[in-house]
Amino acid sequence: MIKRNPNMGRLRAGYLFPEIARRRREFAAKHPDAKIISMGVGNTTEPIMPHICAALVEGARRLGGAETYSGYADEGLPELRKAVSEVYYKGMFRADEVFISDGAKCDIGRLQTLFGAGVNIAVQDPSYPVYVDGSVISGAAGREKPDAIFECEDCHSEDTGYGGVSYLPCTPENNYFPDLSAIKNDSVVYFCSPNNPTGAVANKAQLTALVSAALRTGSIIVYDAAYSAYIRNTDLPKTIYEIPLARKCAIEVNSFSKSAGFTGVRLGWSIVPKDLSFSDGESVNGDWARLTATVFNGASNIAQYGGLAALDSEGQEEIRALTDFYLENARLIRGALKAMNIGSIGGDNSPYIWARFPGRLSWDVFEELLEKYHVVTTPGRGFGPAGESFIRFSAFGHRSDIEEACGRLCGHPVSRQCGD
Ligand code: PL4
Repeated sequence: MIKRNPNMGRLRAGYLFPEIARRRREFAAKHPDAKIISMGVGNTTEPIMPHICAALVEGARRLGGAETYSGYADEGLPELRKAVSEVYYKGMFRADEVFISDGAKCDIGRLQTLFGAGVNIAVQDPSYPVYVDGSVISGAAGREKPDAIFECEDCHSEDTGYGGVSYLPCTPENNYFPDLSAIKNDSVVYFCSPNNPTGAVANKAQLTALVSAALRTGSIIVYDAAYSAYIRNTDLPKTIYEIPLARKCAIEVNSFSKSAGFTGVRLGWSIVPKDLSFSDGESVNGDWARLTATVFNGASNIAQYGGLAALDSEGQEEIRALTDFYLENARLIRGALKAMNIGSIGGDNSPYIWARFPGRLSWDVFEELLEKYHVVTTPGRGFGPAGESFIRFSAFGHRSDIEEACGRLCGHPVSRQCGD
């Protein structure tokens, strides 16, 4: 029999979101009459808008025509690579620096293969669990000795992080922007803005500091901009490349999942600038092209036709309307939390609201919200040690469900007049 990959054995608990789904199923089995409402996983709920949806249908139709049929599109349809650069980056990247993918998460996994086991890792704490868990699987994290022991200031629970990972706490005390001096030399630095789970968005000065830290330490930033379409404050950067030197030290991943509702369609992209190189001078872009050509066969052509429509002016208007809808849900959630006297941030330029429950363990609060209000949330601890005593509320949901859940939480009916 072949041996198990020891890295798999180094992963501590199960992956966060299936664990939440398991607890929800367990509760539903015990309470078959309960109407459970999810504010947990960040999964889109609203239909794809008409113009973009029509392009998906047309994309499928094209595959049925002798004249219009297409096969493998490798790194992506050239016109889509060009459109991504023009719409999101003012044309600053050549098409061969834009790699079309089947989603941000999938590219993060492939990037972890690119960097391999020999790198240090730095993550915002809390952060999307894929950064750390994927690094454990690739062998870069999870060495037996953790670098730090964390004690929750609120509830004094103790925990250890994975070895090989510098956790950069993002807390109310530092206004959710970390102390960058903890980044070790030669690190892959995962940075997500708007942040999952806190909803905090880094400003230009903060991203400038991040880029300087990466250049100083010889690190590469993997900048996850999956929620950039939710930024409404025009002073806030929508991409790391608003900082000019970023093209020398940052890869950006993004996706149509949360902007156009493509969570089930699967389409995203990564920007891998040609200015990036490894310590031996080899091109990161060249290695990425080699790696993706080897282990990835491109995104669905149907999805790419939908992506093209999402990037034209009508598609951009539809994205605005869809993200406005979820932001309105977020406003209602913030209002309900305010009515309960629970402190929270986020939800204004992001679909996530980060609520603090001082002195409590986040899994206990998760259970209480499920028992008392039949509302599923995400416990902050699932995003890292600094997430203890926080709960993430997701604004992805039908309006009627969000209103009902908020009404249950704050004890009175919730309508559009509510909110903060
Ligand atoms: C549940 C910061 C959600 N099963 O759809 P993708 O692959 O283009 O994007 C995934 C993604 C990438 N980057 C960030 C994200 O937050 C997400 C999606 N996160 C969440 O609730 O945190 C969905 C999670 C899904 C998963 O594991 O990704």
